[in-house]
Amino acid sequence: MNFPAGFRWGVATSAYQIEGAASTDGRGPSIWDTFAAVPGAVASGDTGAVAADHYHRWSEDVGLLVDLGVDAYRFSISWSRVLPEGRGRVERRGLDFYRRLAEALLAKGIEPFVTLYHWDLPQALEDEGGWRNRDTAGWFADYSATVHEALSDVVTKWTTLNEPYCSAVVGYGEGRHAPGAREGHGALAAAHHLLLGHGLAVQAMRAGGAAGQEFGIVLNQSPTVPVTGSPADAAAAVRQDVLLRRQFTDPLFGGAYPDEMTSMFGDITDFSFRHDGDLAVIGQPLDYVGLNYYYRLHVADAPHREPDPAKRTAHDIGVDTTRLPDVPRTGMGWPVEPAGLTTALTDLKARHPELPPVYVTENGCVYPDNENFEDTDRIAFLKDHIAAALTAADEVDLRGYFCWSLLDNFEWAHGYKHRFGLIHVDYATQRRTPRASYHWYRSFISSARAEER
Ligand code: IFM
Repeated sequence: MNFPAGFRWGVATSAYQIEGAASTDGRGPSIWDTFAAVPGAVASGDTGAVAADHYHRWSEDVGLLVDLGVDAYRFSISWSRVLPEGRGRVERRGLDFYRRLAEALLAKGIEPFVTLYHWDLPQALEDEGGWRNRDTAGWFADYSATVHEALSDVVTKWTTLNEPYCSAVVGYGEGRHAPGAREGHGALAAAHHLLLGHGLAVQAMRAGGAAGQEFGIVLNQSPTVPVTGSPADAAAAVRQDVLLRRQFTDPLFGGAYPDEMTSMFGDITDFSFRHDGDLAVIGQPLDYVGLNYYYRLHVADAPHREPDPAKRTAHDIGVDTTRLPDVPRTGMGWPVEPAGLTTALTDLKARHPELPPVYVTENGCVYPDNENFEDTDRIAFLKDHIAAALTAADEVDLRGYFCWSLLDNFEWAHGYKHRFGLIHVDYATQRRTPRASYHWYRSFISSARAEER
């Protein structure tokens, strides 16, 4: 495989999923601390209180990154470590942790790619309405500017949000994620305020004037495939696509929300959360976009779950996504379809020809371990998906690939059951054991670098 010169190879993690140390050094509670404490919310009652204890073991983890040979590491900042109440008082020890990490990475030639929000809103802000509250967008910009001002000498790649679809629709619509709300209007307002917060944060960080800074956003992009050629299934696929992809990409890169949102959601919201001028803020020019890909969505038309249109939650759009094709599945049950990564990339570019450079910021899988951690399925998965990403590189300005994830970690509502890591973590001892996929990725990166075009 011939990769473009300067192609970046990395791995990704997020704060709540690996850090632990939930009340260390003044960190305030986040919505995930609260949600994980609700009986039944997370499998086996797992929480991120200890996770992979990365907060204490970060130096060992940097060593593992160095041995892996990556030149980029994507991690997220815990908002409530830096601003325990979400706004106002800054916790210096939180900022210092991220400075130590960034400096250690730079010293080893690994570039930090920072994400400012990976789903862990400070609980104090949720108590004021969370992302349903327009003020949260402004507080996010203030927080972003605080972190940026403190770290712009050691970080130049700044991602505002990770997968705002999940924060808004899974968190405030389905209720499978924190804060566990099941709403229509609230979830759509949350999506809009996340986007507004993104735009305000980019403006605030750019206003800091530091040189050489790059700003982007990370979006999950599951291409939608109708299960039959029927017009009803085709229409269901459009609805699914509007909910998951175009609700975010159209305003970010096209200056408008999809028209279809009016017919899809007119019964549950009057869209009064959209104010004049918001789209201009949301559509800030970006330096890059990150794309996360795991699977395609196979969609059939279906009855709504809630018959009363006014009571529907935001994800109740009359689609069935359970009719999977006859292809292998990962340990999460997700269909393995590498070609979906090619189309995720090319679809986005086709819709938005002026798209900024793109990184694949997450891609990975879960499979059961054998006792030698030989994980041949994960290696095959990664190999095929990297090849699929490269297929899109003729059309898309593709700059890098980040595997999810460096370490086994807290997989949200699934707790610790599913293991995405290139490195196995024994949670009882916190012992790290690189899997065969870790060694494979290291040699793959090294040969890919040798063959750059
Ligand atoms: O673990 C998550 C990550 O936090 C966001 N993207 C998908 C991953 C796998 O489910």
